[in-house]
Amino acid sequence: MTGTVLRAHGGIYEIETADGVVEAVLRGRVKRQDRVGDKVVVGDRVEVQQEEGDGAWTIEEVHERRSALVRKAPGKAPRAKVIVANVDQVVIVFATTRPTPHLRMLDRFLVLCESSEIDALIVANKVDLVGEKAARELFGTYEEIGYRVLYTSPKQDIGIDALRAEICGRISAVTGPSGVGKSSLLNAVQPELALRVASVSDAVQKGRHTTVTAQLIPLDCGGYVADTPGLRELGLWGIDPDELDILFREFEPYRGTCRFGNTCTHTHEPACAIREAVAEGRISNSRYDSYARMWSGDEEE
Ligand SMILES: Nc1nc2c(ncn2[C@@H]2O[C@H](COP(=O)(O)OP(=O)(O)OP(=O)(O)O)[C@@H](O)[C@H]2O)c(=O)[nH]1
Ligand SMILES: [Mg+2]
Ligand SMILES: [Zn+2]
Repeated sequence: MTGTVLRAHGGIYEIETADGVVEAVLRGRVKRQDRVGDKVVVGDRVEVQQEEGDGAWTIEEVHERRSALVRKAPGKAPRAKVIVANVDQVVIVFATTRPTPHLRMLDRFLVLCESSEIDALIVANKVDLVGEKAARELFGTYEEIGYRVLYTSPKQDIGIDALRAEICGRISAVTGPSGVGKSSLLNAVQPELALRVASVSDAVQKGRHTTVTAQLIPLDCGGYVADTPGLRELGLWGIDPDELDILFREFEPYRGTCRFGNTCTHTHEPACAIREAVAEGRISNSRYDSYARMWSGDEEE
């Protein structure tokens, strides 16, 4: 029987099948198979089977992933960590304030989405705290370069219908730093979810990691959404610095027009079309700064 992994905890996997949700463990053979990151992650499509004797369920096989959101695992050892598999889109949530939005991290998320060819939807949450005008000043650049941006507040029911419309019928992963309101947004979209959220908003300057494991949630309106724990930092995985410029969509019109053509790294070369565009305000300084940091292999954020 084929199923979808909704949740993983301590070696037990909750799998949604045509016959309901079952709990299964991994078969030895599957444990030995080579796969990027963890053997089985939330969103994976798997084959499960029930044992004759004790009726226990096992995962016999993991289907090839259609897509995967992969980051570098935190810590020194270089290791890939799959945040979630098989999603159509990533909903990247930042708060307009509390916590202060780190646009560097947003740019890293967007690069990850571009490289894995997963649609990105940016959500600027807690607009009730700063007003929509200030929120647009923070995130407007992203609309200009062609990303979808929603301005939301579950507190004041702003943008919730628009968010619901964007996630219904699709498979989305909701991600972002801790304390930005990911779980609160999902509770607003589908109230009976009653996901745990932080209780005191002023105590979450840095977030408190209220959500601790990822889980895939079937939506009443069709599709699935994954609520994931807040990230402190986002290390890039599997991205070649030489191909980084392709992952910045606003660089596209300038491709090949630098003096050194496609070999230009856009960091120090003379007559670089990208750096000229930055100097003339056609490419945002902040986005270029993110590019330069990622190119030089800056870890953090
Ligand atoms: N003022 C205001 N507060 C909000 C809004 N959305 C969420 N909050 C508050 O922000 C805090 C954090 O919300 P959560 O939904 O737990 O945040 P999260 O992103 O799921 O955090 P983690 O699970 O730790 O990753 C809670 O106290 C919410 O009540 C909003 O639109 N406006
Ligand atoms: Mg949460
Ligand atoms: Zn250049």
